[in-house]
Amino acid sequence: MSELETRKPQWWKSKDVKITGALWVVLSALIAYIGGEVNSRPMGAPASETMANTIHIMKLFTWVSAPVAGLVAAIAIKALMQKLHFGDNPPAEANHQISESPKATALWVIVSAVLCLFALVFGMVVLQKDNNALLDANATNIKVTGQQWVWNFDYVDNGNFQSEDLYLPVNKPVHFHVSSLDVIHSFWIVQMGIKVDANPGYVTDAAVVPNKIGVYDLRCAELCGLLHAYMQKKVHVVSQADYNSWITSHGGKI
Ligand SMILES: [Cu+2]
Repeated sequence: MSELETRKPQWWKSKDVKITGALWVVLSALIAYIGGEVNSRPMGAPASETMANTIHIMKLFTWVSAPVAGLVAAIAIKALMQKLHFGDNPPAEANHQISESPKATALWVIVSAVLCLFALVFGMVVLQKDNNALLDANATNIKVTGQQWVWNFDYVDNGNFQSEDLYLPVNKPVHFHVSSLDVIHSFWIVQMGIKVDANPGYVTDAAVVPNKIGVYDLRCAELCGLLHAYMQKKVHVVSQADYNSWITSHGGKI
């Protein structure tokens, strides 16, 4: 056997690898753009730092994982293209150099593990930061009770007055004590990035600092029965003065 025949071909120079590489670049960019940019737009501009952080972490994780998803999609598409043949001629024998390479396997496992660890640690740090508002002694306490198919709010610090409307003072931490009277609901203020389950017989805590005056969306995020889709309400974030006058005009105390 001549030297030329025994020498392994350089796999990175093959046409298949080049096509897969090109597909990888295009698909990664597409996934990063759709997942990171287009995806968060329907939720609107953030109305709290929690939501701004959530959008930031969503984008970051999408960008980091886009090349992995892009590579899997590129290999899948290339493999499907490879099997296209006509007539009685079988397709050429595949080149197993990459799939049988221990180096490639090790690289794949290490990169996946590092990405998972990054997501885990980063996620836990952000979660801890978001929970700090819970510890704020100056927070406004509001009891939230879900039931088929309405939300009720009990303004604990304002003479326990109750309302079906949710008004919040701007730039002040709010501590929600969330529960349910019947089935499991989920208390979700879309633009503030908080979503917690409302369980019957159990109180779950959530906290946020609304940082923009405006009207936002409150939805039930847990399928809870026939009229689940209508279990929604507007959240009004107002100035402290407007909040005080809304409370007093509805029989509450400041
Ligand atoms: Cu519900």
